[in-house]
Amino acid sequence: MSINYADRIPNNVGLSDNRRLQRALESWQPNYMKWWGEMGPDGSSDFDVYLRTAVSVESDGWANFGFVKMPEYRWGIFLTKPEAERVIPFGDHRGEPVWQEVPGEYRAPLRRLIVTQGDTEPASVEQQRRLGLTCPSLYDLRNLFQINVEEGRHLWAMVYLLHAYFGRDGREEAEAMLERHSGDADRPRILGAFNEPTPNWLSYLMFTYFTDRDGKYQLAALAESGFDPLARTCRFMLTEEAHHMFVGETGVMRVVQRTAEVMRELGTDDPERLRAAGVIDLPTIQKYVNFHYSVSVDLFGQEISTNAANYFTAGLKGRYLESRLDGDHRLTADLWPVHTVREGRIAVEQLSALGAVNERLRDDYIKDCQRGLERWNRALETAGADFRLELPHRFFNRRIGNAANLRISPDGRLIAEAEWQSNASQWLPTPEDMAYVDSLMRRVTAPGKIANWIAPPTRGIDGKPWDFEYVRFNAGN
Ligand code: BYC
Ligand code: FE
Ligand code: FE
Repeated sequence: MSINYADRIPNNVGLSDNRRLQRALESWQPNYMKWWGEMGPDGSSDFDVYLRTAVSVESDGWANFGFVKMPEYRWGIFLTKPEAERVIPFGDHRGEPVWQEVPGEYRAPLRRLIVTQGDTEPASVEQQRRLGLTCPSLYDLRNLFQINVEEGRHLWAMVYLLHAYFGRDGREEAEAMLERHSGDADRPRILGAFNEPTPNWLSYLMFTYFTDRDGKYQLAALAESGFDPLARTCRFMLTEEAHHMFVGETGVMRVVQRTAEVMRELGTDDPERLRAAGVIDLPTIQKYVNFHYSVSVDLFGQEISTNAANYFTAGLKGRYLESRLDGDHRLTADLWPVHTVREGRIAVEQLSALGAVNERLRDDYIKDCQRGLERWNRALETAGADFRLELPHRFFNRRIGNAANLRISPDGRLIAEAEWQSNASQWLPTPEDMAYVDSLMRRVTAPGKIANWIAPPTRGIDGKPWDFEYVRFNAGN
């Protein structure tokens, strides 16, 4: 059998000349398609979706738009172009040429980083698999599917590294990516947030704002890696990540705008009346912010981490924009402010910057999260609403790190169990809140129509109007 690889699996990694890689991918690909069919977007296989497919890393190649049937999407493998004479930017090997093969001494930690990154990608597809059934518009349905195929491609990106550079155990890890499942009691996904359900579109918009943004920061840290193929594949993934966060930021904005609009029309901020009018009251939106932010903040790991220090010293995973930072890029003598809990109080202590690289990445992430809230709040201000959305304290509702399983209020106080119990329903979505939000989720698929709880977007995709028929259901087969 002769397969035109450049056509079926668009790539810039020389797949058509690499028999070993072809064999590995050929045996993995049917299992991937089976997984996509069983765990990927529900009921998505028979219609044409206006999707972007990356066919090369040239500026005209990574944004190729056209109608595609979802299972026929061409998942490709792309690394950004090599940087001439690139050297390792940090750690013990700083200044040495980057590695084009896996250094034997770092094989295990490198594989672990790639597996952890790869595991999140299919996890998110699993979490979002039923959302298409309740899409608020065709525009939103198309964006959901775009994100789903790209998260699928991100899995391919990590599987490529495992197949091309890790031999037999890499192939086993690639299979295992399709065997763990989000929320599975026996074989869960690796990281906490990827086992939480994404039951409705408000959760999904929060997820793409907060959790995909963890992706941005983790990918940026891996994009500094001394293992050059990892750095280059993460750089290309980051171009796609921008769209995922755009969907989250503009999506939450549109929910906020729609609520503010109805608040004005009715002249009320009473949640009961707003719910009766079919929109999501702002306190409920705040609770969803609190939940999705806190589980995403957990994804950065412990404040002081020997794993992270080892990754850094070895040159495997850097800081955000490492190559542009000042200093010696070794961190052995530096300090970093770290949040701790001492004698019943939250404190900030100066601790080893090397141990604190997870916390530093979290700091960068938190600042970035804040920007979207400021934009949403400006929209509230413009609409004449008094309510302002806030990020809770970084220690609120944590499962990982110094504040794990402590009771900490959104305003950053260590509180007694009784105070937590009497306030938790004000801070996190309750079963009633979730049932209300779920009750709004009804499928709208007529071009130009949109669900009542969200405003239309200000513009469409690829220069098309927002009410363009982005998904064609009657395309036949
Ligand atoms: N849940 O020393 P620590 C994305 C574990 S998102 C469960 O602090 P480390 C995407 C940890 O594994 C980006 N377990 O750990 C977004 C360790 O286990 P062991 C994903 C957790 O290694 C949306 C132990 O606790 N990419 O792309 O310094 C849609 C000790 O902790 C959690 C990456 O994460 C948790 N939240 O830091 C689609 C990059 N946190 O060794 C896609 C790769 C920690 O005791 N991963 N643990 O068994 C890493 O860099 C690191 O693994 C972590 C953890 C930053 C996650
Ligand atoms: Fe991704
Ligand atoms: Fe993403």
